[in-house]
Amino acid sequence: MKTLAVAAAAALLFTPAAHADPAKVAHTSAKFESYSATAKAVTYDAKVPNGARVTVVGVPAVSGGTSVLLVLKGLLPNRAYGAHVHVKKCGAAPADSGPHFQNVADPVQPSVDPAYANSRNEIWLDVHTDANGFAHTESTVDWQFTERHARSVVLHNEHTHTSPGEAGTAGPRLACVNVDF
Ligand SMILES: [Cu+2]
Repeated sequence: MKTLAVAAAAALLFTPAAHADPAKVAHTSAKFESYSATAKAVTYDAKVPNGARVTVVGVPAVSGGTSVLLVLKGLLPNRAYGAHVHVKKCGAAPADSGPHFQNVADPVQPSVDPAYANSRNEIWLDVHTDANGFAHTESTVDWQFTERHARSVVLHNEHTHTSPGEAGTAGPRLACVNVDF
């Protein structure tokens, strides 16, 4: 274990500074509440109840990828929710969080082309809650946030679609949590 830790520290120290703004660990833990300027997690729909809890952790790997973990407590039981990393912060309106973050941006917006709107080019975090309204998932992609950043995770009403013309869509936006990726 000690050797591993030293190796990891050394790898971090000797990773060349390829960009001015190196990838960092992102973390938010919050309770969903109505929108305010200080709310970290905002609900727009009773399908994500006030007081439900969310934790998001984003970890850049030394190997160059990124893992994002999503944990949810207090949602409706036995239910599918879609979830993705979005570009902008949560706002008063569900649309304020903007589009999905894409590593390679689709020249056509809104992006519904599976060549761009897929779980390797975007971060998808769909979940299905258990009988207690608890759910967790994790997604790993092979790229990192560098000059461009993402600011939120949005929960949607259904699991994410994948066919041409609707890829990346997952129904209405129910809730949003600010995360400084
Ligand atoms: Cu989304």
